[in-house]
Formats: sequence, structure tokens, C-alpha cells
Amino acid sequence: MSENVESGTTPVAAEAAPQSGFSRRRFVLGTGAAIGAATLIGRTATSAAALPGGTVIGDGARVQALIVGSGYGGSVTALRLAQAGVNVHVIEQGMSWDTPGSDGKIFANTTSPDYRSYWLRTRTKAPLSNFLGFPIDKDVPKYTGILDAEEFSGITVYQGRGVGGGSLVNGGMAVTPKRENFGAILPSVNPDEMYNTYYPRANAGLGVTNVDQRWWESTQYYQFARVGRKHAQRSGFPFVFVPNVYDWDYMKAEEAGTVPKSALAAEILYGNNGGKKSLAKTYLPAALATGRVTISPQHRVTNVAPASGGGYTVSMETIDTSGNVTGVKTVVADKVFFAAGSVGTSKLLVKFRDTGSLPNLNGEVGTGWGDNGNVMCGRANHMWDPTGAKQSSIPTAGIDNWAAGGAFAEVAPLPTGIETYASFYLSITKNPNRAQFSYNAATGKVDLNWQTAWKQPAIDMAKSIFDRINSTEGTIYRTDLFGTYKIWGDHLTYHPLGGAILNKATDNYGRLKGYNGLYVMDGSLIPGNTSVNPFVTITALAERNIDNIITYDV
Ligand code: FAE
Repeated sequence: MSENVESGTTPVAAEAAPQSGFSRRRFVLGTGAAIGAATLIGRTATSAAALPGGTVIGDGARVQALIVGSGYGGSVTALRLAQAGVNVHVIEQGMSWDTPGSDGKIFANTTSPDYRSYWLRTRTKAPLSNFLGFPIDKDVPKYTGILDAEEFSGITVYQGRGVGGGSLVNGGMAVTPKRENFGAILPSVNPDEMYNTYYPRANAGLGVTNVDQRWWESTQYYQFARVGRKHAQRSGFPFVFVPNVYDWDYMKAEEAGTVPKSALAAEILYGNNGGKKSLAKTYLPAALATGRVTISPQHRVTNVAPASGGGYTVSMETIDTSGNVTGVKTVVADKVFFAAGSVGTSKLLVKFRDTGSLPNLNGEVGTGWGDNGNVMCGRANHMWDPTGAKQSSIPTAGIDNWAAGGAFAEVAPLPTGIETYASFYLSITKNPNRAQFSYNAATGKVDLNWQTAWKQPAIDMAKSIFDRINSTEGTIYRTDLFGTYKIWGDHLTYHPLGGAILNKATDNYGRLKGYNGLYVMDGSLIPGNTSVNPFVTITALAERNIDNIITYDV
């Protein structure tokens, strides 16, 4: 089978945004990073020179495996297929994020968003829209930035954009759900194989570790979390430490002043220049080190349809940093793996089914979408309970009231650089509401029928924690973070899940029903809720499914 790739220079046009030197350089992550990553994944890398980054898929290519999207599902799929001897092409609409801007940094700080921060918006859309009641959003140049605030009629869905997907922007909280909750999360999956094999494999591949609790007890950067613990425990709630993918030694060095501050300088939402082990430091360099993987950034898949001679014709556009289409490519792939995220994969599949490209996809496609019950709130503490002007942007703990009240609340940082006396929380709740994607022939777009009012069960569940804490502490909710006199951040989710549910839209391992050689590998397989932050479960499920696919289909 011939493998056709282009190498070298970028197919994108001149860049409009005011930034210096984004060039589509080789996707080189440095020898140290590559070897470190490959060691995490359990194999040995040779050298950075072996990385085939920089080659992108060629127009007219015939390829073995094509992966749409480079987040958790896509990265696991790329690595494991390549290790099994398959040549893999990863198509990613976002940038490769390998070149610093004029400030010397690749990513912008959370406190000062710029052109790098948002995906093709002309105004920021910060999850916390207000501070002290004042709106904080500002105009930015339209650019293929790192965070997408994708707006549907009843909800804004935040997602990462770039090589590494959501791992570039997320808080790194790497949580394996409690085993007793697993039956409700993925009812058709054998928990023994997940808890004995695939969760451990995912945690190892992602580089998940626990914070040094002695250091956590003493550093000023986790004062906010210690206040959160005190308040949880005084109200009788279990306070649990949560693992993360941040390099804790790097964070300690940040505090000591021996490396540039990153998590301790509020970097997270728009990317992290320091110790966070995104997929670009773990699975992806290990995949590239096999020599069998190419990654094509700024390529957006637009259609997939059966090819006359077998396999699938995949159409894609190349885009510049303003989002303009600069070219089109068509390739034929023996197998196509959808890993464009819950929203991305669902939108593609619903459109392909309803416009006739893949008419045999079943009626389950597009259904069962949930927000992982996300809802945010803040509490106003007393003056004698400061949460600290200095806060690490990396969360380390949560309040577990899942069994009794249907809520798990992340004790989240609010790294503004000033003392706010605020405790801030992102709650994951058992909200049972589920939405559906549908193709809108009039607009040519895919809609999602979520309604803002469907967050009410989530609010009620979060109140099972915070009403009691406020009562115990004699405190009140903050009303200045999401508008004027608005308590609940009920307009958004960070955790989209579902739309191509395992064992319904697909078989029990992600094979799309109706077609041989089409697969779903990402968060769209999970029916709307994981009871905790989702990326470890997405990674572990992808590890499980690709094992089965390699055994029987490759
Ligand atoms: P994802 O990582 O979204 O990757 C999909 C990729 O596909 C993206 O890079 C897209 O650009 C790309 N794509 C989409 N459409 C196309 C197309 N047509 N052509 C080419 N490429 C395309 O999918 N989860 C946790 O577990 N812990 C946390 O602490 C946490 N914090 C979060 C904080 C924020 C602000 C956000 C936004 C999310 C957070 N999450 C967290 C959620 C987590 O990042 C998310 O569940 C995963 O990234 C989803 O993984 P997928 O592989 O499904």
C-alpha cells in the first residue's frame, strides 16, 4: 500500500494575526521530552531526529489508518496502532503549538488572554465572565487559538484546539472513578478489565501522580485548597486528594524560583508553558517516535464516504491562522477513527448520516449527550479566612458527596493575583438530562437541543454541599463571578460527553454500526457522565477498545 505524504513547508497562507513567527515547523518536542514520554508509555525512544513530525498528509494519498482529532482518544489510537505496525495519519484542525510568540512564550497567561487564547473569536469568552460584578471579556484578533468556547442555543461548550486537544487547556485533574460508580458510567464494559488493566495503563501513559502532601500542607500556593478542606470537613463532607498530570517537582522548583513560573503564575486555561504533561509530552511523542505516525495540524476533516474501491474517501480543508480555507485535500483511508471529541465527532457523524455520505449510521448517532453535570459557583469567605493572593492554577482536591447528594466538587483555584476571600468550585453532578444533535438543513450546521433550564438538577445537587457549608460557616454565595447578582455558572460545560454511545451507535468496542472500518474513539462514546473529571476514563476506554480492534480488525 502506498503512503503518500508531503513534507517541509506549510500549506497555509500568510498569517493575519499579530504574532511573530508561527511557522509550521517540525513537530519536535525535544529529545528529553520524547524520551521521557516514551519511557512513560513503556518503550524506548531513540532520538528526536527519529521523529517524523513535519510531514503532513498529501493530497490523493492512500493510507492505512486516518484519525480525526489528536486529543485523548486520537493519541491513544495513534500510538497503539503504530506499535502494531500500522501507518497512521492524524488530522487535527488546531495548531501544533510548538513556536513561541513575541513574548517568548508559546501560550498566553490566563490573566491576560491574547490572540492565542481563543478559537476563531473576536472577543474572549471567559468561563468566569465577571469579577466584582464587572465584565472582563475583551476584544482579540480572530485566530486559531487554543480554547474554543463553542456556543449552542442553551450551553457554551469549552474545548481545547490544537495537537493534543483538550490536554492543552485542561486542569490536569486525572481522576479514576470509584469502582462502585462504574456500572452507571459504562454499563456494557467489564469493570475488571478496566480496573485491572486499562485504568492503570492510562494513568501510566498520561504520567499521573499525586501531590506531595507535606509540601501541599505548607506552601502558600495551596492555602485556597486548605481553606476548602477546612470548610468541607467542618460540614462533615469527605475531602479527597485527586491525582494530576502536573510535574510536582517542576512546581516546587517554580516556588523555589529556579525555573520560570507557570502553574504558580496562573498559566492553565490558555495553555501551560511549564510542568503540565499534556498529550504533546506523553502519548504523542511516543507515537511519533515509532516512525509510523504523521500529524497534520490546521487540517479540518469535512467529509467521509465509502470509496468505490474499498475504504473511505476523506475530504479535508487546510486553514490559515485566521480560519480561512487555503486548500482542499482528498485521501482514501482503509480505516477511519473518529476522535474529534464528543461535540466534534457527533457533529461530523450526524451531518454525514443526514446528508447521505454515511446513510447507514443508525438513529443512536447524535443522542445521549450530557455535560457531566457541570456547574460552577463561588463562596464569599470571612476576612479571617483568606484564600491567598498566590494560588497554583492546578487543582488537587475535591469534596465527595456523590453518594448522598449527587455531587463531586473540585476545589478550584481562582488565581487573580489578589486576595479575593473567595472559594471557587466546579461541581460534577448526577444531572440526568441528555441532549441530542440534529442536522439543520437550512443552515447546513448541526444543532444541540440542550436548554439552560436543564442545569437545575445540577444546581440542586451542588447546593447539597454548599448550602450546608454556608450554613456552618455563616457565609454566602458570591454573586459577582458569572454576571451581576448571579450565583450559578450554569451556562457552560468543560466536560462534553456522548453523542455516539458505546454499544448503541457503535458495538461494544467503538466500531460504528452500519460500516466496516469506521470507529469512534473519544468522549462521545461515554453516555453523558463519568462521576468525576473525564479524561482518564476517555483514555482508558480508548486503550481497551484499540486492544480489541488491533486483535480482530488489524
Ligand atoms: P478532545 O481532547 O476534545 O480532542 C478532540 C480534537 O479533535 C481537538 O483537538 C479538535 O480540534 C479536533 N477536531 C475536532 N473536529 C475536527 C475536524 N473536523 N477535523 C480535524 N480535527 C478536529 O477529545 N478533564 C479532566 O479529566 N480533568 C480536568 O482537569 C479537566 N479540565 C478541563 C478544563 C477545561 C478548561 C476544559 C475545556 C476541559 C477540561 N477537561 C478536564 C475535559 C477534557 O479535556 C476532555 O474531556 C477531553 O479533552 C476530551 O478528550 P477527547 O479525546 O474526547
